[in-house]
Amino acid sequence: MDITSIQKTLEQELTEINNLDSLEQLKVKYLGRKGLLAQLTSSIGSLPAEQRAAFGKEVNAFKSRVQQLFNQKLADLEAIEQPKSKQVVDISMPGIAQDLGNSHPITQVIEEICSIFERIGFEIVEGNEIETEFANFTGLNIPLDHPAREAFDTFYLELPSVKEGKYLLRSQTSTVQIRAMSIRKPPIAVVAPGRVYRPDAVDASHSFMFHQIEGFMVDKAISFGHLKGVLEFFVHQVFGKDVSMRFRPHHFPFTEPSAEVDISCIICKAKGCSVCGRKGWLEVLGSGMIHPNVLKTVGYDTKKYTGFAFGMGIERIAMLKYGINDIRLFTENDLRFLKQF
Ligand code: 2NL
Repeated sequence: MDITSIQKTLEQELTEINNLDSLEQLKVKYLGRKGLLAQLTSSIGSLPAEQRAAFGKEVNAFKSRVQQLFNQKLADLEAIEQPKSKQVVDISMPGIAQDLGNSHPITQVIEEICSIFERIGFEIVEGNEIETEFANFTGLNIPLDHPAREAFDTFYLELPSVKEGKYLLRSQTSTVQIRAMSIRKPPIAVVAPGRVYRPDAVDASHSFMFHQIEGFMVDKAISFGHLKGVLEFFVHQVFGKDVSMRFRPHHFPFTEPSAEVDISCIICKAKGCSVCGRKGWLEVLGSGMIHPNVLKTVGYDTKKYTGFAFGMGIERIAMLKYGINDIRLFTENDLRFLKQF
């Protein structure tokens, strides 16, 4: 048997192979235990002694060559036979990152404010957006003919009235607090976040829907001093320790006395700018001592208990905190805006 002709035959046979099974059969014919190369190897022993070394070397070299030819053919066939998906997946390539969502800036501010009050013992309570006239107005010392009712007058639902009056979309989350007070006894401290509705024309600082957080505390001997301490803690947590706070007398039907709360302008450091109207102060919330009529409505003994309450618009807090100049940005779903939070 001569090596050159074996190699020629093998090369010819390999060109005719087109699948892995027949390649395996051919491989047995050449490299198997009783294959052509095994026969060549055993023929070395029958050669005259002086030829053995040279022929042995040739056979070894040829064996490597044959193995190389089979490996090459195997690689060619695998490239064709494998499904396309297996050929193209390169697991070392960097992946395609998914865009991760996050919570809306208003949600973030609600969570931040709630956790500040939770740290000083307030409980978070949520309630319905659809409410009754009683919970939204009468229970809060705003009788049907009260002039303040116009400012809050809200969206009524076309549903039959119940003994608590007509159904409406709540204009403040005090409704939640009235209900929390009615089912519980002092000592009680609650904050109520949520969506509220008012028939305001939409502009850069008003919307017919916004978010509010109200809070209250009722116990024996709760004073205006407690209100001041709680609000000062809150203001310093949200806007920083170097912000000052002041009360400005005001009127709300559900508190007496009532006060609005201002903070020193965080934009101009109280020097006076366009945001604070050159006054150096920014209004952030409303507050006061809960009106005895409200405490009576929920069945509390007004000789025994007093309490404070406060309420703030979340959008306003978020706008001041982040320097946002238009409330409409919160509801436009513009990703260029939302991705900044
Ligand atoms: C504002 C003013 C305020 C309250 C809300 C309240 C709740 C109960 C009883 C008494 Cl149950 N008062 N809430 C008190 C004072 C002010 O909100 O400007 N909100 C945006």
